[in-house]
Amino acid sequence: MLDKVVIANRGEIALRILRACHALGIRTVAVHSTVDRNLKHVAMADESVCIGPAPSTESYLNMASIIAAAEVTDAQAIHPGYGFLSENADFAERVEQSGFIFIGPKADTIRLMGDKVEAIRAMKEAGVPCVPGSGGPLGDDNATNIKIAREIGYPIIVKAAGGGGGRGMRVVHTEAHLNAAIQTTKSEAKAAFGNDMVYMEKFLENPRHVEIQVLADGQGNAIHLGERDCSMQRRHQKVVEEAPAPGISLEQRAEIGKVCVEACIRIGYRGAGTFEFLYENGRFYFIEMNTRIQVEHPVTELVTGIDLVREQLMIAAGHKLSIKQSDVVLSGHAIECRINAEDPDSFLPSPGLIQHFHAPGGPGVRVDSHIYEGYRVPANYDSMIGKLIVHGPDRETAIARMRVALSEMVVDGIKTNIPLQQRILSDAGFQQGGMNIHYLEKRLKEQKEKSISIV
Ligand code: MV4
Repeated sequence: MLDKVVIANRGEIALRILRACHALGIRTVAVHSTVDRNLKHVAMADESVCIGPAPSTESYLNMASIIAAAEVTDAQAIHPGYGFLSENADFAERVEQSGFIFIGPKADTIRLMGDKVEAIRAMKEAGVPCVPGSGGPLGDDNATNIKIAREIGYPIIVKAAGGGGGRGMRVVHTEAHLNAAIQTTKSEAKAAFGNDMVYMEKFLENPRHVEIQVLADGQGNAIHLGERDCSMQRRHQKVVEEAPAPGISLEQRAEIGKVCVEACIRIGYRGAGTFEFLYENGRFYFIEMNTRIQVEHPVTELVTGIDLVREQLMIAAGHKLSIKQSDVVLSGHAIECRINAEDPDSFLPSPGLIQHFHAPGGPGVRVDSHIYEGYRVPANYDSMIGKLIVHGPDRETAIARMRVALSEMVVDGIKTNIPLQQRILSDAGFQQGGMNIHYLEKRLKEQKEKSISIV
C-alpha cells in the first residue's frame, strides 16, 4: 500500500480523501493556502505544508509548490481531488516525472479527454454512442461547414475542442447564423483555452444529464457502477444529483455500462472516471469524459456500497480491481444536495464566519463537509461548503429523508442555499423525477416573475 499521500485540494473533498487514506493506514500531507490554515483536514492530517497565498493560482494551482511539498515530506503519491489541477495533463506528467504517483489516469489519457474532438473520436471508435456531429474539427471553408450542418440538421451546436463543462459553446438555429457563430466561438475559444479548434453537434433541445461511473485498474480490468442523474443544474453548476437515474431500466444500464467498460479497456483507462451523456428519448449520447473523482460520487457510493476514493488509492498503489462486475449490485436510491455559502435567491456568494452548525443525522444520512462552528468561509474559492447525501430503499424514502435532513441542518452566520434545496425537494416535478437540464432554471425564472408581480 502507499505509505504517504499529499492531498492537493481543500474543503470537503480534501477531508474525504484524508478519511479514505487513514482508513487504509496511509499517512496524509495536507497542503493549504495561507487563508486555509484552519481547514478541518489540515488539523487532522499527519503533516501540513503551506503552499502559498490565498489566490488559487499561487497555491492550489501552483504545480511546483505542490510537488515540492511531496518532496519535503517524502510522500509517495499526490491526490488532486476535483477542480484545480485534477484534470491538468501537464501536472500529472510533472508529478510522475518527479518520481511521484499521480492518483488518476495517465497524463496522456487526461490530455486525450481534454481535447473534446479527440475524446469523441476515441469513444466513437470504441463503440460509445455519440451525438451526430462533424466527427472532427471544423475547417475554414464556409461552404463545407454549411454542408456539414445541413447533414446534421438544425439546430446545431458549435463547441470548442478545448472547452467542456459548458464553456465555449454556441447554438445555431439557421444557416444564416452559422458562419458568425463559428467565428465567434473560435475567437472566444482562442482567448479562453489558447486553442481555436471547434466542432459541431446536433443540438439536443431537452436532454437529461446522465453519467456513468467507471473504475479501471489500467491492467485490463474495468467495471461500471451505474449512473447518476445530474439534470438539476443552474448555469452548469449541479445542484442536486441522484442515483440511479429515474426511468433507466436494468437492461439499459447494463448495456450502456458495458459499452463504457469496453471503452475503458480499449483506451487503457486507469482510475475512477465518468462518462457524461445527454439522455433524450430513451437514448444515450456521449459528450465528454471526466478523468477525476467527481463532487457527486457519494450517491454512487451509497447505492453500490463501494468506497470510490479507497478504490482510487488501491488502483494507484498498483492493485488489480478486486471488485467484479457481478459484485456490483445497486440497492435503493441516493440523493445529494450541494450546500453552498450563497444567497438562496440571488445566488451571490456569502462567505463569512459560521456561528452555529448543526449537522443532520439519522438512518441513511451522510454529511460530507469540512465546516465547523467558528470556521470562516473564505471568499477566495468555490462557495460549496458541503454536501448532504441521503440513501433509502426507494426514491420516495430518499426524498423524505432529505427533506427531514434539510430541515434539521443549521448553518448560522452566513447565507446558504438550504432554503432553495428545500423548495426543490418539495417541487412536484422533482418529486416526479426525470426532469431535463432546463427544468430548474425554468422554475427559478417562474418564481422570480411571480415574486416581482406581487410587488
Ligand atoms: C450539449 C447540449 C445539447 N446538445 N450538446 C453543456 C455542458 C457541456 N458538458 C455540454 N453541454 C451541453 N451540450 C448537444 N449536442 C446541451 C448542453 C447543456 C447542458 C448539458 C449538461 C448539463 C447541463 C447543460 C446545460 C445547458 C446545456
